[in-house]
Amino acid sequence: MNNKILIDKDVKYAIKNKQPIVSLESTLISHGLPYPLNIEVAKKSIKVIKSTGSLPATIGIIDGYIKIGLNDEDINILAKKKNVQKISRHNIALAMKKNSYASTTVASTMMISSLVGIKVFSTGGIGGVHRNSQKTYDISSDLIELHRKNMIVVSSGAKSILDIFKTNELLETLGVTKIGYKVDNVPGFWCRKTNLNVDLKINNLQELLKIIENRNLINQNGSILIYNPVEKKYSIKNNDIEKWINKAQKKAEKYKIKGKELTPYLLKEISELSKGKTIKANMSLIINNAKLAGKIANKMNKILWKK
Ligand code: PSU
Ligand code: MN
Repeated sequence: MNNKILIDKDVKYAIKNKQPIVSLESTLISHGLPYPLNIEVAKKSIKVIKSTGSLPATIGIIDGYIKIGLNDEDINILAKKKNVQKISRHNIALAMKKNSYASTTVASTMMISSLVGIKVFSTGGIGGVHRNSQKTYDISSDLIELHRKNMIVVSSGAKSILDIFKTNELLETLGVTKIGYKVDNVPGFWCRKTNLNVDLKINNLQELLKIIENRNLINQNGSILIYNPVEKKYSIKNNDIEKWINKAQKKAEKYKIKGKELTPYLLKEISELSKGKTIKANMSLIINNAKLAGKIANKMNKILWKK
């Protein structure tokens, strides 16, 4: 590659030999979850991916270097350090300078994954159209990147703090295919179900393989979203979630929190209002998604490296 991008040696070997790899983002380490739970989740995600026979590659920026395959020390830094920058497409190259420590969102993790040929990525909840977007115009560039890149992205839906309906519509406009893993409805991140339908429910990965074959036949671009809902025992009632979100949203407006600070602010406020319930759900779903992504990367390996 070049000397601004450091690839872990196992990841490098796996890329060279076209082995199954799953990339992971680092914003949920620096901004999504509190210390030390963020480290726990980052490490457990890595472990479960390995257990499926795929290789994990967490992505972030360490002292100005884009790193693909963060080690324990890197993860500790992003988990503990104050002022880690949250970077997306618009500012990623600006973080490639000395003393810069930055975490990648869904959008920037997809950019870097695609750069080196990694095809499967796992996260908790994707970004999307924010509530009140008619006023704020706040729409995550995660959606545009899902349109631009050809990846399989596993998540538990768009984060509940978003306008799920608008997010779903925009995903459709952008040509992103939404597939429910064993579910008919789009999951709502902290809850298992919204009233929106997925494009297709699959019950096994063989069905996904067929879909990818057909996409390849028509040379289709754009990503596939695999929706994997939060486990029943951690899922939270819709009414409770809405109550907390409204409260947090009002507070954010009062303190004029906006732009890239908004998502982390709301997640933190809501975790307090929920007495930690949303954190438990978030942790569980991130790890489960990593596991499913590992299985997908393994099963689809041959066909994914073809394109
Ligand atoms: N999923 C989580 N926690 C997070 C995020 C996702 O469970 O913190 C991050 C992702 O990195 C996602 C970002 O890309 O939030 C979206 O931020 P924004 O709305 O500013 O684009
Ligand atoms: Mn935003």
